[in-house]
Amino acid sequence: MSDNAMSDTANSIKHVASPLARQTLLDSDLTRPVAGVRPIRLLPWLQVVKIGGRSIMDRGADAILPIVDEIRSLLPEHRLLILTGAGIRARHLYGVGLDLGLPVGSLAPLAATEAGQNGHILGALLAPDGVSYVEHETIASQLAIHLSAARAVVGSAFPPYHHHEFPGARIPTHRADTGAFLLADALGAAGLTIVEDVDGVYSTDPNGPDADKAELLRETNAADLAALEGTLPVDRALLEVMGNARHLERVQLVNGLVPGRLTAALRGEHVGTIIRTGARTN
Ligand code: GWN
Ligand code: ATP
Repeated sequence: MSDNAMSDTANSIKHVASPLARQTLLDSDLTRPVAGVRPIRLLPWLQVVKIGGRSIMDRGADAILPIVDEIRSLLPEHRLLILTGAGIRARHLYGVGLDLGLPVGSLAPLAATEAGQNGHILGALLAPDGVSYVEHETIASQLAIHLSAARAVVGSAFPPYHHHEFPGARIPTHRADTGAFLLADALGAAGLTIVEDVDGVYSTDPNGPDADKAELLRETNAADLAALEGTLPVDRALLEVMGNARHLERVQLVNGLVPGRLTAALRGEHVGTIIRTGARTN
């Protein structure tokens, strides 16, 4: 290559046209014309299902086998990304880790491995139906080809933040519900259903000391739930992420101990609590 050609190349790289090249990325007035465009839906036909770690998987065969049967019968109807939560082993891990003074960024990946273990269990049970556990990296970049070969795959619902976990609290704030929502919204999925052991979100814990006052909220939104004092059946960080959703307008939380609820939810029926997000798709 002549000297002249080389300097031409350098010159054209220096002047590569970009609407964001000459401004700070922090000024939203300047970035909006470019960054305000709605992202495309990568997998608009995908249904994401989050299976509770503590509420379903930890109960063993009595809770898992009926859900496995239900998922099996759903396969001809839907293409699924099934994501599992971490459950009781992660809580034990938090207890030991906190006692030892481990930072939140060390606890996050340790807890995440428990979500992965639950996914491996579910994947093994669904293997005869062509369903496999797939790794985080596969979900990130090869989900489409896997879902062309199989009607469903299983993965860990925990987000892989590791030492990037936000240090605001000692227990990781971004757990399985948040991870499942982040994925479903990023992929532009058709829906996210969260499967637990209660009929939905209540005004107060239906298994807590004020159980007699607990009222089922048939429909609510992320902002109202964030304002609710007391406990919730989902990560609080989920509500914050929902406020900035790009695609998912709603999530439904259903009782996986009642046969048929997951099936009905995936058919669009209102059988649990619908939580509206901040997304506007019209
Ligand atoms: O190990 O069950 O993926 O899908 O957050 O990282 O802590 O890893 O640190 O692809 O990358 O334990 O080994 O483990 O659950 O997360 O995985 O079998 O680097 O397939 O190697 O982002 O599965 O695992 O725990 O999900 O949630 O090897 Mo596991 Mo999890 Mo497997 Mo995954 Mo983490 Mo990977 Mo990862 Mo780690
Ligand atoms: P993970 O997947 O992270 O292991 P999980 O999704 O299986 O967890 P839990 O964290 O156990 O589920 O949440 C479900 C439990 O939350 C219910 O069994 C219920 O007792 C409790 N809960 C607390 N507050 C509420 C509330 N306001 N409404 C409904 N359930 C609540």
